[in-house]
Amino acid sequence: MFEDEETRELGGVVSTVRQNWTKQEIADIYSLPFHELMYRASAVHRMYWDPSEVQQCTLLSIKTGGCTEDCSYCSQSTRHNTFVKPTPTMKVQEVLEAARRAKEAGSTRFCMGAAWRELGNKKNAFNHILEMVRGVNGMGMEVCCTLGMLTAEQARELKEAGLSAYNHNLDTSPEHYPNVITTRSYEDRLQTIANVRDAGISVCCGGILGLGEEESDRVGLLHVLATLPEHPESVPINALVAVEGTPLGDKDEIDSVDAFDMARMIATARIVMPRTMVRLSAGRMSFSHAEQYLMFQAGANSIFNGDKLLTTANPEFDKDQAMFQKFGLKGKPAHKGPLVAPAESSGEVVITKVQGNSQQFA
Ligand code: SAM
Ligand code: DTB
Ligand code: SF4
Repeated sequence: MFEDEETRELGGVVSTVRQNWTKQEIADIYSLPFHELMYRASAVHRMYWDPSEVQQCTLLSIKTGGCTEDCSYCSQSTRHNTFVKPTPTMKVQEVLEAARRAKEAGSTRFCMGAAWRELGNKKNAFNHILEMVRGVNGMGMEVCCTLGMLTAEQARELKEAGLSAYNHNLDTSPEHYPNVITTRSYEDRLQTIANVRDAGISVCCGGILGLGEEESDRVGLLHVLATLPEHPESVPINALVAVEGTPLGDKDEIDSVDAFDMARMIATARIVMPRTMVRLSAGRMSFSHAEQYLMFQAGANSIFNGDKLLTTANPEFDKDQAMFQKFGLKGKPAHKGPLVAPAESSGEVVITKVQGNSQQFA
């Protein structure tokens, strides 16, 4: 069976799924003239994905606030005095009800977040989470969790319960990371990502723009992601949501992220990890429809829907529906992976070499 090809070509743009990117190669792509970067990213996007499909995902904070970590952007850390009030873990039935509503609203992926450093030995809560995962999986949705650090055994149990994906962000480059978070290391994050990968769960790992990073840190993050033994199936690109009371929310001297920064980051991610879902995640409240269009053209193919992310605001559902209509976009079905043999019959894409790599397919 045809499984994977090494190189695709469309409109003079050549694309390969490869893990041996150098940082310089990624920097060269990142700093292309904007019009050229957008053209290449759009072409790569069309070689691997149906550009009319954008996945709608729903987030739910199943355990909010009271987190012991010191992530300097986060509303949920006990170290910062923010609007968030810690609340206990939600009941299984409430969570499943929320997933049902999300599915009815057209969402095909449901992501449950908990404000924890790690799952640790929270036995009771873990059993409830396994039940939630079984329930959401049973509805035919993709089911994702983000619960902090996981052991290999916990990852295996989540897989067994039907977890599709695990979100664990690296946030920024290894060099800038200690300026943002001091209570855990980059290595810790990479270990959880490896545990998730080894359990056969798909990896969702990305970052945030607006943490006071340099462009070289953005390139550095993409370099780490694109040189993992397998590219994450999902890369969320967040724009910092500045929360009052957090060190980053209160800082004046940090330049805010604009739509061109986001489009550049998304386009570069699209080019260096062509088979990956690139998620336009937090920060959409600050971008107009025209700006978000730029990000879809750059290769973003997923958004979070509903008027709340975990603790902060997200565009209203109806406004997003109107945006989809305006752009001619439709929702992506659950579990639909990248195009395997795009436009072979029409001859639009020339396949030059075939190589097997079944892990890359949903
Ligand atoms: N506690 C778990 C963890 O940190 O892995 C899971 C939840 S955590 C809130 C999920 C991700 O949301 C973080 O890794 C970070 O990338 C993103 N995030 C949190 N606060 C944010 C903010 N104010 N703006 C943008 N992204 C944010
Ligand atoms: C991701 O990268 N972004 C989402 C999801 N993964 C879990 C979370 C965004 C959180 C934004 C801030 C908040 O609402 O608290
Ligand atoms: Fe805790 Fe996650 Fe927020 Fe960091 S990002 S403070 S680990 S909830």
